[in-house]
Amino acid sequence: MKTLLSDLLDLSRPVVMGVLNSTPDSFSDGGRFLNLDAALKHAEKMHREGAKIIDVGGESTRPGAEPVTEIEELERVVPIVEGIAKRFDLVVSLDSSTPAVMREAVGVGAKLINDVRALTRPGALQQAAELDVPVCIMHMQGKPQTMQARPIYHDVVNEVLGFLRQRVAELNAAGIANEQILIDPGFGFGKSLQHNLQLLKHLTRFKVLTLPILVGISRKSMLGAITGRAVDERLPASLAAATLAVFQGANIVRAHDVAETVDAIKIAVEVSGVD
Ligand code: 8Y4
Repeated sequence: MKTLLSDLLDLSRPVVMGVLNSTPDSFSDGGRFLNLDAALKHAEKMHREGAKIIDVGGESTRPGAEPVTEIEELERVVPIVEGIAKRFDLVVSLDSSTPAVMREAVGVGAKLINDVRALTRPGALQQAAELDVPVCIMHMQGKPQTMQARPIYHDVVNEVLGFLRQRVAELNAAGIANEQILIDPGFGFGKSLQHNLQLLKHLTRFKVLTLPILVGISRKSMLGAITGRAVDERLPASLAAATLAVFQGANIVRAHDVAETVDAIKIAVEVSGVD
């Protein structure tokens, strides 16, 4: 089952990870089929627009969202992962923290595990090591339900960096090599606006770990807090943030609006680097 990140993706240039909208399906088989069909159409659009990765998740980590059972998560995610992996030449990323979902999704074609809980759930680290697929570990303070209540840091950049450094060591100890690890500061996950801005402003500091950097800022509330825009009006702000992240060395941008983000990234790439 082993897949090397370097064989999966060319990260010599930044790439876009498209976010697959996963509306919870109804209980009927009809509803599930419609959901799969809509998901495949959305995946096809993002593929056409230049996404190299599609992130498929079955759990909402938005503050206040109700937790999903393992069965529900499996039922939502596995058919979609399988359908996309079969049809399109791209990397299917599994957005999950649940070992059984990791195992089943990788079994049907997921090539990357994107875990907002950084493999901290019981059995997740061992499962990911055994599957030997690349993993993205993200920083989060607290738990999704309550993380935005009162996020506190002495120095957010140093603390997030310290967490990721320690977690990388723990992954290494479990048998996951650096070559298989991506890092993510976790914008919006237990962070105030000022914390998120500090992280974006100082994103280059994360280069010290010499691992690929993934960022997810698209449409997030930090952009709403600055612009006063509703979630469906945050595309310009999302592109500005993606541009700033790539200019500072982000390797993967998780985004809802793939075509626009691909263009924005091209500008950042051309103005980045030494000469
Ligand atoms: C509008 C749209 C408002 C989306 C909020 C949101 C990240 C992630 C998420 C991230 C990685 C989200 C699964 C939250 N964010 N994975 N996942 N990094 N690696 N919220 O930043 O998109 S879900």
